[in-house]
Amino acid sequence: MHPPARKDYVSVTFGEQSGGKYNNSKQLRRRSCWRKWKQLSRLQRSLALFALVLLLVFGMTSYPAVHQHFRGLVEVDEERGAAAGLPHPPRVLQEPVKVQPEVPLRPEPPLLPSQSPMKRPQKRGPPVLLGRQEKRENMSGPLLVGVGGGRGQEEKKNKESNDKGVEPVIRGAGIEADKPIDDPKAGNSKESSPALPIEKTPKEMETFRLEGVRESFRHAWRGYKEFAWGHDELKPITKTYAEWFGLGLTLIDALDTMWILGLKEEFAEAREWVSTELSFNKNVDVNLFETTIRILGGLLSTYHLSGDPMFLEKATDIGSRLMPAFKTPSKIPYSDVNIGKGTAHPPRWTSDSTVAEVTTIQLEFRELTRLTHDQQYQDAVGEVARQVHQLEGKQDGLVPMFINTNSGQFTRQGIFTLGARADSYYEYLLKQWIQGGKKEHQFLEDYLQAIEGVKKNLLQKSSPSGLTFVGELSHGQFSPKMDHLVCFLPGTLALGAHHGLPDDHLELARLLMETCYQMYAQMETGLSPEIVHFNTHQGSTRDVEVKPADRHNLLRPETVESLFYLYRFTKDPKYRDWGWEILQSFNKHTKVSTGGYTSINNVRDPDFPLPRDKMESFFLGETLKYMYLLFSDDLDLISLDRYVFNTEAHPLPIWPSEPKE
Ligand code: DMJ
Repeated sequence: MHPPARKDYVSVTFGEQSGGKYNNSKQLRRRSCWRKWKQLSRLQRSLALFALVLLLVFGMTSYPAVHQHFRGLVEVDEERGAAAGLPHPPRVLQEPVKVQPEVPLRPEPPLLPSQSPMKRPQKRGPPVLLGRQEKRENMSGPLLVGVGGGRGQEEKKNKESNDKGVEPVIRGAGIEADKPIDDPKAGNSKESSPALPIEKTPKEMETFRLEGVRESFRHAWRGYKEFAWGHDELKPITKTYAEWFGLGLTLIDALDTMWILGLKEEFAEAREWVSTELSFNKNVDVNLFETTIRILGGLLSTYHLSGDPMFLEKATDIGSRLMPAFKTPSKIPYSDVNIGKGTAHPPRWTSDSTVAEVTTIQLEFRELTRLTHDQQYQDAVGEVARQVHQLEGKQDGLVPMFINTNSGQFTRQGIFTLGARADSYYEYLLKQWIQGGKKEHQFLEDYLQAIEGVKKNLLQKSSPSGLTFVGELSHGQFSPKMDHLVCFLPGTLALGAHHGLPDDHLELARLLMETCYQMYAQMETGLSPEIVHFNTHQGSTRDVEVKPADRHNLLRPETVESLFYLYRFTKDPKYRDWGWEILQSFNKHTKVSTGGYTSINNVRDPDFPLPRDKMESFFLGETLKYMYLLFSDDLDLISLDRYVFNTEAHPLPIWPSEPKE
């Protein structure tokens, strides 16, 4: 018998099964499928198999992109670079080393205390960050301690802020039930603070807020300790770490904060690590500026606060290893140093250094000389300051952003900003003058001239609210762009006024402080973006615009830093209220319930803030420290008549004047 001739097309017929009776048994179904398959021609089978393979391949290739999209983690990991306006430092370790096996890309959010495993909320969105959705879900649950509101609706938010000076507070964003962080003024937090009276005395308020900051620090530290101990930065979402220099950056940056916050146990553990584990004898490239302000600065200030000579030994070790950076034709330092090999080099693509970087290392190296009596440190940074002081190419005291390490001249001129690449040049003019006992007049002259330059060239008012802001000058054209980094300026202006500079500096500081606060308050998350553009045209409907690429928040300190100075010098309670409001927004949108805080990619969407999975070391080194000092009534806790903060919030002593002969 020959088999019936096969036809090369697919025909599907539905015949009678089991004598007309419906029989859907598995066996029968399997047999009839197999029979259908066998009835197909070879070509038909091949076509079907080919289609199946195509489907599989397509599925596998598109999976990561789709997955990434839904996960909401847009990798914009140019953190220290382009978006922030800072140069890319070399990453000595290309891939972050995992301390744990890979976790799934979208880990399940941890269960809330009130949830049984079956009740896990079904939601899209970032892992472990709880947003407004949970807030709504938990309106009557244990996580809710304040009244409604939040920052979803701008008008409502602004009205509430204006009415009360403080945002009503809701616990959310992974805040754990064990320790409430809310505003005592709300007075309606039932389960979180039953013992607290509705109206607080100033002392009670102080204690409450200080404890709130301590709790935030402990939470951040818990994540660092568990997942990133001894490494540079915590990645709180994936519960691992990232290396930048491989020097325990967060731990060192946070040392003096722990001292100031009175966290003795944490400090003791960290001290032990520095003493026994930290070694600078490593074949790694580090960025001169970042290592100076965070590591050298952190070790020096911790030495001063604790009196422990081990910190000075470590500071001297790293300080001396950074010195090869100054061996350049012009003595303007290179950006990068290999602290193991003792070699230095500029970035691969240029022989330029950033002006802010070469002029924001002076406080630290000058102090190192004072402590060690080794003149080389002060001489090296003093030479840089001397050269920049007399350079051509400034406009009304404002400096360009780049300087060449061969010629020692400004390069790529034409852009003047108080933001990235220039910001802390201005800060260190004033602070060196203060550090040295107000005797080095060239610093004061340059500072005063620069502030006049800011007033003349960079200040404008927004529309419709008339917020005073600092824009940029680009080849003679004014641009209404302002980096969050510029928010150091109100604090610096106020500090200058405190040290005897004109009163109008304090007036300008107040105006800019309001603007920086509005950069937070006008965002849906209550957190400032990295960069804003102000509207200046009559008839604008809103003051602040944010470009999609600028919507990230890196947990930066500048606004809180300025609030601290403004409160210290004016005692206006609104600055504390604003700071508290900002802390609540960090807690609401950036706190990761398993420990740590994360920078986010979208301050305009409280439901999907898009965690970047990085806790920058300055969150512990600066943001929480300034927050604590803002709420403390103890003026002797880092007196501004005895200390000057470096740009990374590490307090260094103002040099005592030499006894007169
Ligand atoms: C810090 O490292 C320092 O404050 C520096 O001066 C600017 N950038 C960060 C914080 O934003």
